[in-house]
Amino acid sequence: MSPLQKVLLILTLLFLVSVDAKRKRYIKSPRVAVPFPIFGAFDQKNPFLGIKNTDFETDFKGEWEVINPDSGVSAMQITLMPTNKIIVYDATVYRTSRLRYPEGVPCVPYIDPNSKQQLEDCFAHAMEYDIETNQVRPLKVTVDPWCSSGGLAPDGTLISSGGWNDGSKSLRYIRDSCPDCDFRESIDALQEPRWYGTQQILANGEFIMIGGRRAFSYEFIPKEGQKSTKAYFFPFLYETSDLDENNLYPFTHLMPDENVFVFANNRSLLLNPNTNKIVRTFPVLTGGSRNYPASGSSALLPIRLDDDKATSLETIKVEVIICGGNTPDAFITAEGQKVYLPALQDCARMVITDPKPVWDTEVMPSRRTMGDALNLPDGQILLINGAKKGTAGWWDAEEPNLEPALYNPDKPKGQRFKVLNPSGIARMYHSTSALLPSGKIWVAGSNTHNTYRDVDKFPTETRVEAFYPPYLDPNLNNYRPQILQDSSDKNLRYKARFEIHFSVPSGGQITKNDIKITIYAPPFTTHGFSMNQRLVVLNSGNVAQAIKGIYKVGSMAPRFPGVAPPGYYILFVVHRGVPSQGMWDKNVVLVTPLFIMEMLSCSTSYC
Ligand SMILES: [Cu+2]
Repeated sequence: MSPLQKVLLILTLLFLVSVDAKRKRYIKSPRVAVPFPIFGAFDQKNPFLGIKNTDFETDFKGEWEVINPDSGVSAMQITLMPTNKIIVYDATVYRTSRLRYPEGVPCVPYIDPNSKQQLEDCFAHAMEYDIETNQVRPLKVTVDPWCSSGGLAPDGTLISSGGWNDGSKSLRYIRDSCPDCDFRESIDALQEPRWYGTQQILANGEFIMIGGRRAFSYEFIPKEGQKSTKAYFFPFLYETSDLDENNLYPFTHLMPDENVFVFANNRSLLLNPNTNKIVRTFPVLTGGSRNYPASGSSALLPIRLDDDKATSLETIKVEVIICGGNTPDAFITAEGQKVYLPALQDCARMVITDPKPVWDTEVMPSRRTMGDALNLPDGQILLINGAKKGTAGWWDAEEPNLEPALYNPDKPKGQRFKVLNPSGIARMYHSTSALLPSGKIWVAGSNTHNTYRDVDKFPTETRVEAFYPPYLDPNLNNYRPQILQDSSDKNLRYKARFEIHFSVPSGGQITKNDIKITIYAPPFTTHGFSMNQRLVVLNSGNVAQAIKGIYKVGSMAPRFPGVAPPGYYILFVVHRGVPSQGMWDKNVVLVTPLFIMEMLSCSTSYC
């Protein structure tokens, strides 16, 4: 045997031993530490890197399923929690719902505004919805969270802010799920009443609270038990307020440079929340009003850290999309004359980070007001719920828009929309939706009245549906990745590489270009806006096949908290457009060293 043959033999034996060891590790040992080095990641010499396979195509137009025939509380405000429960609440003002407090829970005394009598409210206006069993558990709110806002704090606590009347300056907190877990309320924690305001997470994990009815200001949400000390006058909200407002629930998005993009009515700017300065303003978006009660919707397009150009803070591209709404006079026309003007039928995109940004408008397949715009794990955007005529407000809309529209931001203009199968249930004012880790869409709510109505043209909705987007086509299951959670990393640290292991039934050669790792920040959704929602496509390396059908990919966590603020994310592996189930049960959390330290010393206000 020649020296070369000897070397080859030794290498072959070493390789076989290593493969066998890896196989045993996969079979026997659930673990958290990384079993493989990320060899080859970011290797530009790999010949497969240049091959770009197209996404798998499907004709599946989606499917609807009623998953709970009566959840009890109409889903006006929702957020998905890391406990795999959706926290749902509407308003105490109705003094009714379809869910009573269980035996032993005291009712809430209140003074009836008409009779001035002291009465008792024994109905739940909040609940916890289990997305695995579709069962609900009543929760208690005592001051009114009607048309409020909220967000998921970095430690997994839902912080809900504002509302109406006795709830307008309140904060509510809930994190854990247990038989006795319930909201903690802080009644007078904000400086100004915040009804129809927006709560936006900042790069440091804290929240800014912007606007609200007759609140032309913003303030910062204090730690639990403390009070906000100052409201900052924000003339922009005064300037963009029509006779019928049309600038409530402003659309806000956190930018990589840690400024906050704020869009109200038809205008937008960047606010520096540290210096309280307006950093820049943007062109007016013509065509109508976009915020409440005209109620269009807004999302960020996926932030592409896998873009070769996204190498620094300055070169990360951020693009916003705003869809639908109505004309400035649509609300007063609906309220006064019961004439429901057609909703807007355009979407407009603008690259916020461009030195000379312009709005680029395109036509939607149908008109929409009060719809939600949800980022999907595969990078597309789902427009769902809402109406074709009228505005937000009680009895102010007609013609539910039953057909979701799927928007592919990467296709050429004119080919981006796909109309999906319709629901049979109207989801108009006070309806909501949420992306689940399974990739399904949870759809609920719709209450167009000043109380719960069982019989009406648009009855108060407590039915919950699941919508299966096209990527859940069963014909794609052979290509669907499955994350091997036990052997994948779950704590993502800024600027640090991590490794994900997954399997694909079809097996075969899978290259870097076939796989996207995306992380999704679950939003707080109400009134057509999903606060704090974002999807980030991470920069990933080569894909290596560990053993047949099992792969590993090295990926890089975001470098800047302005790109992805600290907190919980659902992580997806997307194989040529086919997403895995999201990894989230085991708490994928993007953490700063400071956050880790706080958690260890339990010094946060939520411990
Ligand atoms: Cu409302």
